Amino acid sequence: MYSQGLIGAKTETEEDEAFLARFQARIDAEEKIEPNDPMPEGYRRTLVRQIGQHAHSEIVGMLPEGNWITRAPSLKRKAALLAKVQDEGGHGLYLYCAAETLGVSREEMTEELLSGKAKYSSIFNYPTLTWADIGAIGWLVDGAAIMNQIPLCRCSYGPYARAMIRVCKEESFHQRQGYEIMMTLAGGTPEQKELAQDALNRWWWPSLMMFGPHDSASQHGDQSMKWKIKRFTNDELRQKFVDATVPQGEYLGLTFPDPDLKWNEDKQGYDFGAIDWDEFWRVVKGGGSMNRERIAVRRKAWEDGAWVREAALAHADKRRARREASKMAAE
Ligand code: FAQ
Repeated sequence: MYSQGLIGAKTETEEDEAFLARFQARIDAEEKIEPNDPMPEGYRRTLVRQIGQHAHSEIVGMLPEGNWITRAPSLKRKAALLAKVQDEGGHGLYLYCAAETLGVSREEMTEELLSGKAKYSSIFNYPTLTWADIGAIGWLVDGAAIMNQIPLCRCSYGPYARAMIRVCKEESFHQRQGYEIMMTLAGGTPEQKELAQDALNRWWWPSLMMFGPHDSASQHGDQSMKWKIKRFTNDELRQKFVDATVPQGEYLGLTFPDPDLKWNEDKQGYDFGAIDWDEFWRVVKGGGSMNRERIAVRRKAWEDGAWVREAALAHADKRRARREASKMAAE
């Protein structure tokens, strides 16, 4: 079907004005676009890019927390973390399926991830150094993911919007699970509280970067808003996240690593300091401390799983042949 230039694709289209106007009218009327509906090629490519990258983020996102499954401090913590990491794997699979409805195969998407063509969220290129990082990831990373994904439940593309509903319910359990770890640590011994503070110090700024570049540098933002793929801009969501999260940190008795963070009565929101965009782009372009390892682990998993994919295909071929043989025998 479609195969070329899927990731990072440009959004310009060659369809005629009347076609684009009809499509935009459907979007403006809040109709859901379904897989077999006519759609501009730019719309399809934008979705393949975003959904594919979202799926990769869920799958690569299993790795930082997976690092702590064998070292969780109790059986209860281990069971909850195991379930959470499995949920993320499930999210990746729904999302690959949603992208496949747009005519791209999972193999193609995986190859683009492994070759470095397709991005995944910058946040997963930071290391998980202590148990408190598992609390911080649930609280902040899942918290940021929810803020970004709740509006995606209203995305104009039906399969993506529907996949997001269950994903958001699960992310909200993950966020509570992380916050509860932070509550336990922050209310524990001074050493435990220090672990929680250190995790907040390291994860705060990378969590803000998850929302993407500043609106003025967001390449796809305007068009994705027009097509109602995105319902809020990167900066709008970042601000909502800060406003929701700061009181939660204060309740924990922790301090945010930002001297410029303060309530602004006029805007009824928090002002916050400047994000280090050089760090963001360095990590996005592969220069984070964990980028190489993350891709190496995914490559190994893909290669180790080759025999399973081959066996499943061989099994499917045999079943098909058996079915055809018995159909012919019955005729
Ligand atoms: N990291 O023009 P924009 C999770 C790229 S899931 C890396 O603003 P757009 C669950 C962007 O792709 C987390 N790259 O792009 C979990 C584009 O490059 P391209 C993932 C980034 O698409 C929790 C370029 O910069 N969530 O956490 C990042 O309009 C715990 C220009 O940017 C989603 O993917 C970044 N942070 O807006 C799992 C949600 N930001 O493609 C495990 C769906 C931007 O041209 C444990 N995605 N870039 O080569 C979205 O909402 C959007 O794609 C944005 C970016 C908002 C991420």
